[in-house]
Amino acid sequence: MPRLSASTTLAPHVKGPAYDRAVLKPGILHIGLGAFHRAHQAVYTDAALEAEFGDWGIVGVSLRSVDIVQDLAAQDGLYSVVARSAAGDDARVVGSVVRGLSGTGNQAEILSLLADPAIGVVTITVTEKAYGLDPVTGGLDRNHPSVKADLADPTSPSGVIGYLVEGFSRRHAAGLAPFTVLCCDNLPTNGRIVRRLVIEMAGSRDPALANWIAGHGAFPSSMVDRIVPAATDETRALAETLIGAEDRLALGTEPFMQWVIEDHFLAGRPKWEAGGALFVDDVEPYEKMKLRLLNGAHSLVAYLGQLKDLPFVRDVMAVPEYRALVRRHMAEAVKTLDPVPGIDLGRYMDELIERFENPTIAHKTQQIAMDGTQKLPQRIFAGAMESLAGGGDASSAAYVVALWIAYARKTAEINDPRAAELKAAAARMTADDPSAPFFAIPGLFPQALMENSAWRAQVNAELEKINAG
Ligand code: CS2
Repeated sequence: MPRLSASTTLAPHVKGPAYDRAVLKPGILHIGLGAFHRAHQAVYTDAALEAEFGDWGIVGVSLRSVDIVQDLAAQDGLYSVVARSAAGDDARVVGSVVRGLSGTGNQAEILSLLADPAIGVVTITVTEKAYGLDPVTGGLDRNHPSVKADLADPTSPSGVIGYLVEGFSRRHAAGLAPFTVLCCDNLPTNGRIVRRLVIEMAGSRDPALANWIAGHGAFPSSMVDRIVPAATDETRALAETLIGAEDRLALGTEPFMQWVIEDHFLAGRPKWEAGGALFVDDVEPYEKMKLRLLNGAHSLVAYLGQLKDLPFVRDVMAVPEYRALVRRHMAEAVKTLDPVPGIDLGRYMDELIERFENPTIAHKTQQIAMDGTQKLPQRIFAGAMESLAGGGDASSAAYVVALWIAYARKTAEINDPRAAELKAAAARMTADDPSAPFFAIPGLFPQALMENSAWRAQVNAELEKINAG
């Protein structure tokens, strides 16, 4: 089977880029070239280019991987995205990515692009742990490996914040306007977080640079949503059959996608609304809704699945008792939300259940279970704290924490930047207050939860039930 490339004639039922890629110039630099970006922002950009062509091609940067960059080059930047549901498979070939660059091999080129006024927007999906955010101060964690390296050697960055700061520094020195930074990771007020980290790192190198960024930069927040499991051989085989070419970058995903963005761009943006993106003044209610209902419930499903040896989200959802626990969690979390403009929360939750049940999506509970220390604060702890402060119930949050602790004890190799601390806590568990070593991990739980002995007793009671079951 020939490899997918610009000269491939696609099968008639496959949608390809309906614009002239030969003249597409880059206007977006994206950092974090994983599956999520390729099945989400790149798809929206594809739709935007089709509706209103402009210089908004994407140069995708992978900070660590070289393979994906080589695969993109071999396929002229093209790859397929198969939207899968019980109703059938819908394949499209995405053309918005013009090329890839790797942080390990193309640092100089990435920095020149960041300095190039042709790049108007820098989008980011690097996962929660890559920012070097100190959860206690909300500022930079100066012990985070790439933050540390970039503070020591700012003109040769390796981490996302370091790249942004060096890019801004070059623009500032050249008398140019800054680029807009659009964070697309699952963090609440993600734009504000990145802005603060960037200004802090810039300030430790040059206060004038920090002031310039603070005064002239734009860091809109955004809420992103699409369930995109890591691709497997099966995904690639399916895509090959559908598009009629070999595609090493093929992705399978659900049909649903959502993107809510604060409309604050310095030098224009693609017409992402053509792909269904929603532009609003305040993204926060949407972010909270998605983090607490979708991602919070996802974490519950992931740890439960891992404990019960159920490999996929859909397997957990197929057990009526577990599905009821997911419903219960959503019912608790929804009480912590403000109304979300244009969204019927009851319907939103029903849709989530259906999305989790999608029989064609093989989303590994193991994948979602990773990085719990980076995910649970915004998914579970924040809502629990608010519930309890208002005299409400946070039993399901206590249950998720108990599941996570049981998972940390059971799992030999935890994939989490704080795995060593989790394993050490698991080794120190006692019969009378088993969760105590986890509550003692510095900076993980908010103070209000650490000090709430009644809620901690609930976590312990849930742990006991899990052990007995
Ligand atoms: C998941 C998310 O892996 C995880 O932690 O909860 O990646 C989830 O699939 C996406 O946020 C959906 O938009």
